[in-house]
Amino acid sequence: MIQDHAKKILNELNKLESTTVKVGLFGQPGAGKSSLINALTGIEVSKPGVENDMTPGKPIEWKGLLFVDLPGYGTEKYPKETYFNEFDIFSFDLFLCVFDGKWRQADSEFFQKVLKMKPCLFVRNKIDTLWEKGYTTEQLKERIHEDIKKLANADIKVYFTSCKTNEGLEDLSDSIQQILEPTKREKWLKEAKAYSLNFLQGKRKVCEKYIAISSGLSAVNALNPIRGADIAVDIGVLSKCFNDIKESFGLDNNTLKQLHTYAPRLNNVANRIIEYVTKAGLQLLLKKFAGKQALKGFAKYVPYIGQAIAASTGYIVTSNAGKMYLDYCYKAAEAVLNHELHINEGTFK
Ligand SMILES: Nc1nc2c(ncn2[C@@H]2O[C@H](COP(=O)(O)OP(=O)(O)OP(=O)(O)O)[C@@H](O)[C@H]2O)c(=O)[nH]1
Ligand SMILES: [Mg+2]
Repeated sequence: MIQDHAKKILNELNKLESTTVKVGLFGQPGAGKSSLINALTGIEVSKPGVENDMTPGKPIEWKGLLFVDLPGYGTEKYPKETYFNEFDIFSFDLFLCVFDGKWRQADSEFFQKVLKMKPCLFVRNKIDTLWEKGYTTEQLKERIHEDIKKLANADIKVYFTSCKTNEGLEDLSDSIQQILEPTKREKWLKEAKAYSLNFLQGKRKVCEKYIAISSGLSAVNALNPIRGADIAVDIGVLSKCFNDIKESFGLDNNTLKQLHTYAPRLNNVANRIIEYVTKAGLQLLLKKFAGKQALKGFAKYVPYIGQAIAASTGYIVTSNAGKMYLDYCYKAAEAVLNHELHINEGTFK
């Protein structure tokens, strides 16, 4: 019985972990594709300012988010006839068309074809540099919008972004997650960088489910006895889960160590986040939760892990500890986000 559930839990965990979101990027050299990949993941995964640092068709990956630089359509090297097969265009979840200037006729053909099959978001990056004597920013944006309508032969929204000031990234990332089907949406929420409190809350929900499932697996595996808490858990599973949550919230140790400069009240929280991912720290944390009640809000995860496991002391202790770790990460990430928003407000002025 427990073994059946163990399999089910493992399946759920694998589903969360093995899901990918595949994003195709299409756009002129220097339009800001690499910079956007970094902005969306919050990690320096692609080197900006380096021409052709991505091999066409070869994905750059950040924890299941795959980004593929697509070369120009219908060129001598990549003719129209073979393009869709060569780059497996059907395997993408969505496309970002990052443009900067004029389009070729072939680009227009490409988009009219792709738009019929897949979601495609048009991004005008480097909006911080948009300036022309005698025109307001709004007028210039309208002109760009008109160009795009012609290119796509449809009235399509344009996302105006800046990787310098972070303008428009919240809207772009939010639209991406709304396009995706539920499992992929969870992946995007879990691994993409948050530019709004709303997104951060979405991230918290996904991480909570991940904690419930990992706690279930850890309780089933019961490899390591925790003296003082009177349970046995799988410390390896838990430590991986905590570390993953820390990363999902973009909390590397450097960021956490800087937190005291603008959010001194979270100094203790930052230290705990670092401490509790270690196996020794985790054992200490688990002891604190001995004898606690099951978490009320966690009843909704019973279908994933099974009634027997959900009622076990091992699960109750670990899910309580995980929930506390999640709350710490959320608090710290919220402070980091507020700090970034504050800095960028200054940049816009
Ligand atoms: N001002 C400003 N500069 C940007 C922005 N985004 C990117 N850049 C700069 O524009 C240059 C090109 O950016 P990349 O991200 O390398 O562009 P890319 O599309 O990946 O270029 P290729 O890989 O050569 O096709 C770099 O020097 C970036 O720092 C932005 O939003 N604002
Ligand atoms: Mg690039």
